[in-house]
Amino acid sequence: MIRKTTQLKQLLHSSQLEFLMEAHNGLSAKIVEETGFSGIWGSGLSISAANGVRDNNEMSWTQVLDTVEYMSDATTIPILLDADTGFGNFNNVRRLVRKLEQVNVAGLCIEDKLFPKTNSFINGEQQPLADPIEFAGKIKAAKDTQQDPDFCVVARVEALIAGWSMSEALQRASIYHEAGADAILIHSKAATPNQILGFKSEWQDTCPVIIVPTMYHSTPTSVFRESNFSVAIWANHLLRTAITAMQQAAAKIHSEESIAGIEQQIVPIMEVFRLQDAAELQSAEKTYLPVPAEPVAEIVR
Ligand code: SPV
Ligand code: MG
Repeated sequence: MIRKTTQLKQLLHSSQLEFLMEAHNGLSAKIVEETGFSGIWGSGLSISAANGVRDNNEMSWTQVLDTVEYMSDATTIPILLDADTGFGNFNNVRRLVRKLEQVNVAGLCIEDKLFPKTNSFINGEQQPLADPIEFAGKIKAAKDTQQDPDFCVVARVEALIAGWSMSEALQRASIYHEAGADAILIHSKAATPNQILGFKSEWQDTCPVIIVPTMYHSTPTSVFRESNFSVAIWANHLLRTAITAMQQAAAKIHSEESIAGIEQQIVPIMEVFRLQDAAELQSAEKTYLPVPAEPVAEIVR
């Protein structure tokens, strides 16, 4: 079995466009792997939303770590964790990298904003960017801390989100690349891919470039392929699918005051057991649990 870190590094450097699919807990991570995806995006937005809080670092970093540990335990494909700004300064990033390696997370992505951050699609222009030199220190600290040589550190450039110039984005990317980033994530909230294409045509293949096409979603994937992007992240679509499905099912059950009408529209209970691998426990019990000599008898005879 190839190490998860090595798998992620190979995705970053493969000659074709690769995809990371968002997951936000052990179940969704498992579904991503079963579907055939080669890697998982541990989305900060989705993880926080799934826990009923905002994408503003309302979850503590250890709560995020616990979540991603469940995701990692449930899967064999690599996880790139959205670690927001790194939950503090370079020292917090160092500790995070150590803990992520312990739970077999393949890499982290940090963005050049300030803690506590806000999701990039909420008043992006009003969010202050980090000092690029201080941010580069976080990247260097992460690279110096990792024990596994293939652990991946992705630097996310928020300059275009904040309404700054393309030259600012390119210069920041260069500083982060020099500091040791394994890839650059160039984020854009434009409805067309013009910004990310403009960035890529200047950046060329200096290092792998990752994109998150949430807002320019109607762009054909072939456009990303032709420009030689490394990875496209589908960042929140399982969360949004789950919200749609849960809202519809809850409303139907509420209005019909019955579960009869929903039964055919949802997975059978057996599918839940399969996803939990209940069969493995049943077979392990045969191996490890003694059969009681005197089974407990009914009280009423
Ligand atoms: C996330 O999935 O949490 C991301 C991507 O950071 S975005 O929501 O587009 O900022
Ligand atoms: Mg995020």
